[in-house]
Amino acid sequence: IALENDMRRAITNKEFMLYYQPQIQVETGDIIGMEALIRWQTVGGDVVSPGEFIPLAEETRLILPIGEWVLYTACEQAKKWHDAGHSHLKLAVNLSPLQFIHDDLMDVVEFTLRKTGFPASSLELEITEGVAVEDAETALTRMRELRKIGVRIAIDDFGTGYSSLNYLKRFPLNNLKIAQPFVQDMATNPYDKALVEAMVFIAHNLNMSVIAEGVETDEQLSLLKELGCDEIQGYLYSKPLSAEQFTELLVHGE
Ligand code: G
Ligand code: G
Ligand code: NA
Repeated sequence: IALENDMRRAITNKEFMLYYQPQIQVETGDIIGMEALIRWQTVGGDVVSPGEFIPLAEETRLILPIGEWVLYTACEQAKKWHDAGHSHLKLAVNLSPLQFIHDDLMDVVEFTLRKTGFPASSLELEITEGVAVEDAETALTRMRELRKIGVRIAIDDFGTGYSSLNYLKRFPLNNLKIAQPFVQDMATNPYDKALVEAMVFIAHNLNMSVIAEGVETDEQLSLLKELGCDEIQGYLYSKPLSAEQFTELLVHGE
């Protein structure tokens, strides 16, 4: 309950912050976008990780106002980067299952894009397979509505949890994010490597792009390149950065 009340106050107190992790095109090594990741620094100075508070926010439905804040703030920031000459950058924002199937989602997305001036075609919403578990029909309707206005959809943490090949068939997805464990073990475990190769093959044959998450070593990167993975994200290139640090990276390079 204490955490819940703290979380309620956190929005008005401006305790939430967004960090941005670069997404890199494997072929060129260029930054092609960034994933917005929420951080909570309480007034007491403690940093609470999203792994701790997102599940509670989901349970208490506080994820709805928090998620609206995340989407708006990320689009507003990304618009600044576009206006500063980096209009090729795409922005990835995480949506929780509750946000995704909520009746307001299209209004929230359209309002945000209109107000911030950020182009729909540069926005990618990341969903997890939990979305489909909750209510597959609504999820499908929502994806079609988003695609209709030009927003892209990525499936996050693919290969873990309940993700099923059936989702790839049923849902209009643009991008498949290979979950970190496969990437982190692929250099040492031939089974993980085989699974990554299969995921890349399936995605490409279904007209989806593939991004590997949690890339930490050169060895992982060269394997991913060899297997035809399109994009990477991970500590090898950069940890998540504050908006100021990300701007610095865009201006001065690595
Ligand atoms: O940044 P970090 O690795 O600590 O994030 C942990 C988890 O929290 C990740 O699975 C990430 O998807 C999730 N997460 C981060 N930011 C957001 C957000 O803005 N909304 C939602 N729903 N999840 C987020
Ligand atoms: O589930 P999602 O993909 O949104 O999670 C992203 C999380 O992974 C963030 O919390 C981010 O801080 C973390 N992360 C990003 N890159 C790396 C990495 O290279 N290694 C590890 N271990 N974690 C990473
Ligand atoms: Na994500």
